[in-house]
Parts: sequence; structure tokens; C-alpha cells
Amino acid sequence: SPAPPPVPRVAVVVFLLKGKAVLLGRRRSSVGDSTFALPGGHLEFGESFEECAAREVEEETGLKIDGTELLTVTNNVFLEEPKPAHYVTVFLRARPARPEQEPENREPDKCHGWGWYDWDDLPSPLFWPLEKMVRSGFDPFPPQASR
Ligand code: 8DG
Ligand code: MG
Ligand code: MG
Repeated sequence: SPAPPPVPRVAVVVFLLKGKAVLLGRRRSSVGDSTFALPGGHLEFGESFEECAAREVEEETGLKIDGTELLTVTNNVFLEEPKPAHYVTVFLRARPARPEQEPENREPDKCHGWGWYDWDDLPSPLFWPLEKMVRSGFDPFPPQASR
């Protein structure tokens, strides 16, 4: 049977914050290959954003998260990629439940490895949905008073 027409999908991704650093991993994917991106993935049927965030971060890094909060949503159309895709991407922030715990690369087929990067010294190239936010001045950290 013919392939079904493509549809937009919902992705949930997490700014995992530790001090002034954020967790990034270099992608192995048909979308954004080799670029640095946040942990995250597809919203599953029946899931809340917070449940999806916790599940994806644990599947991908082994880390448990705390204090999950909704930040923003962006519309990302990838027509020039090897596999065209369209994502409505929901961004949350969270903290590692145990800050001393190191991330593990639990899906080495999808990621080259995880690392903490200072927000003032981000690696390059960033996955473009993230690059676009950074360039627009987006700041995922809570206001100083509540840190
Ligand atoms: P899953 O099977 O575990 O559900 O999916 P995944 O393999 O973990 O999916 P993903 O590619 O990591 O995330 C789904 C989509 O989310 C991705 O193809 C494009 C969109 N997306 C953004 N920004 C980011 C980001 O910073 N990180 C991640 N991981 N995905 C992002 O728009
Ligand atoms: Mg995933
Ligand atoms: Mg993922």
C-alpha cells in the first residue's frame, strides 16, 4: 500500500539545568545529524509533557529529573533533511534529581554522548531549533531570585 501522507508530530525536549550548564548530546539521526541537541523524543499516546520528559531523559541518559516546568513551544519544519519531518516541539526545563550523577549514553545508535555545557560557551553546531532559540536571546534558566 502507498505510504501514508506525512503529518506533524509532537516532540518533548528538556533543558536539563545544572548550575549554569545544560545537558547536550551530539545527534546520530536523519534529522539534525551530528548537531548538539537536548534530550527528548516523541510524545506517546496518553502521556503528559512531564511524563514524556522524565521517560525520554531516563531512556537516553539514565538520569532522573525533578522540578519539571513548561517553557515554550516552537514549530519546526525539516523539509531539507534526508527524511523530511515536521515537529511541534515542547520545551521544558528540569534539574537532575541527583546532581552528582553522570549521564550515560544509553542509546549510542542515536547519540555520540552527553555532556554538560556552560550556557555562555555552547558547542557548535547546535541543532537548528535550538540554535534559533539561542540566537533570539532565549534563556532557559529561572530568574536569579529563585535559583
Ligand atoms: P523516541 O523514539 O525516543 O520517541 O524518539 P527520539 O529518537 O528520541 O526522537 P528525537 O529525534 O530525539 O526527538 C524527536 C524530534 O524532536 C526531533 O526529530 C526533532 C525534535 N526536536 C527539536 N529540537 C530538539 C532537541 O533539541 N532535541 C531533540 N532530541 N529533539 C528535538 O525540534
Ligand atoms: Mg528517545
Ligand atoms: Mg531523543
